[in-house]
Amino acid sequence: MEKDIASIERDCSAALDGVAEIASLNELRVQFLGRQGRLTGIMRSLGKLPKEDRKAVGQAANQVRDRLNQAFDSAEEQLKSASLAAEIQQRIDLTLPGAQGVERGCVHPLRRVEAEILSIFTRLGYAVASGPQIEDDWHNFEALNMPPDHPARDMQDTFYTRDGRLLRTHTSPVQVRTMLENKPPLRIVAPGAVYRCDADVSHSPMFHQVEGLVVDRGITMADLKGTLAHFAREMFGADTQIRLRSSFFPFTEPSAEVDVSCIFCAGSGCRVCGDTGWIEILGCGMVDPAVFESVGIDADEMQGFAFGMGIERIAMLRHRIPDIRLLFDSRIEFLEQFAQRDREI
Ligand code: 2U9
Repeated sequence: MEKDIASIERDCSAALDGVAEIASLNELRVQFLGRQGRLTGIMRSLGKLPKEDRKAVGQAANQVRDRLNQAFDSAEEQLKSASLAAEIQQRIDLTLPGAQGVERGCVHPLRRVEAEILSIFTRLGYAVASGPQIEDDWHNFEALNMPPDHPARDMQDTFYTRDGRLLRTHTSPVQVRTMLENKPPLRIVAPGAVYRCDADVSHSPMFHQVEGLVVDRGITMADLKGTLAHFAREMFGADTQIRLRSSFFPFTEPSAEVDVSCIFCAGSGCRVCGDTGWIEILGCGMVDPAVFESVGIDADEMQGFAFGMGIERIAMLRHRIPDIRLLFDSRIEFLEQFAQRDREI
């Protein structure tokens, strides 16, 4: 009977070697190890053996059963992984080129111009400051020398909330808050969204500004002009000229509007600059003593300059964008032109 057991193992191993499919493997398992199988037959007839042989034969049969079960398991594993590999090869052509038409994103032109502006000033040692977009009357107007009857508070320009607050009309309240919380010397730029009730090709009810503020002893208009000339050259190219035209803002005195030599015709006159050779890019001035007074800074001791610019306006000039709404429409045809430029840079 031990010979029988050995021959079952040999036969089964030989049969296993030739199996190429899971189905025939299962059939073979039934044939050798199933209830009607040869090995089970031997186990069942153990009782007929002389008592002294039963143990040895039973052990041999058990060992063969275990070994064969192992052999079946490993054969099954091999067949399964081979069939999976075959399936993958049939379905996936690894020689095909990679996924087509995956578009590369890019930084929105507005955010990129904002980052460039901030970088010019942070390299000069300015800190970046921010504050709430929903403001109160005092921080947005009163502290900035705009008394209650000032035209800039007109309902047409300002969005008010039902609880008597407002959407900030400029980022200047950020500078007010910074001066209240920090002692001079101060050098800050305040970027962010601002809101005015106005809409056409060059005005949006929400737009973005970067404002700057420097407060220190002995700050003069010459510091302001030098800083803005540096900014213009960094932003629009080393040959850029600036000029200051006298202007008025409630929060600065004296005040000026700043033009750069036309970045399209270099000053010789073209349609963009209306044949003047100059393009307005920002407003500026020396901080009005009334503003210092409202935040508790002694105007006899401290002087300061401030400036403000619309980021959309700079982006439109930089990229020759004809309509401000293109910057907010999220039209892919518009935006992907800037992805192209990202690649070139
Ligand atoms: C404080 C004191 C003074 C900020 C300034 C301007 C001039 C200015 C405009 C540019 C285009 C707004 O986006 S725009 O419409 N800004 O002309 N802004 S001076 O002056 C300040 C700010 C804060 C405490």
